[in-house]
Amino acid sequence: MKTYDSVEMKRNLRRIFLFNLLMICCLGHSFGQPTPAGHQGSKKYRVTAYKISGGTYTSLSNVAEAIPKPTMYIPSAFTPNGDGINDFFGVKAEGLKEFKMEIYNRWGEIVFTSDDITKLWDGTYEGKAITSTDVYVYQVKAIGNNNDPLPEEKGTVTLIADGAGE
Ligand SMILES: [Ca+2]
Repeated sequence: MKTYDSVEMKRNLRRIFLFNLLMICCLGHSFGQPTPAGHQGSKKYRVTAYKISGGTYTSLSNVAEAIPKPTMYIPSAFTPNGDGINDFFGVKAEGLKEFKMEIYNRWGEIVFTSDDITKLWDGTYEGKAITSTDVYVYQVKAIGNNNDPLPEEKGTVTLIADGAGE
């Protein structure tokens, strides 16, 4: 099985699409949708071609694997008031192999740390809810599935304590 990056995958799928369009125009065939069949962090595709005019003819392409480019999105605020909306702070990412996040308060104390991207900060410190709005500094280090380290992310997140639920 050959491995492609996302751009190469799209290019190859476009080629397959154009080939199948040609088949429809010239030979009365149709094309199938790419079939995601991958595991975490990558997607595998197989294109199925079949006849429009009936019959039993089908044709399967080779399976191609697309590995997503590592990306991260870090929100700038959250509202841990238990209303179910933005109650947690964390990183949304794709294509990461390793991850580490630290969050500091204005006195430089670590209030939260995680090496599991699914573990989110709930706005507590030492087991107690933080009840006043404040700005916190985060530092995120990550390594992509391709083993390349991502640029270190540093920034601020505002914990908005609106008093709801108190
Ligand atoms: Ca909320």
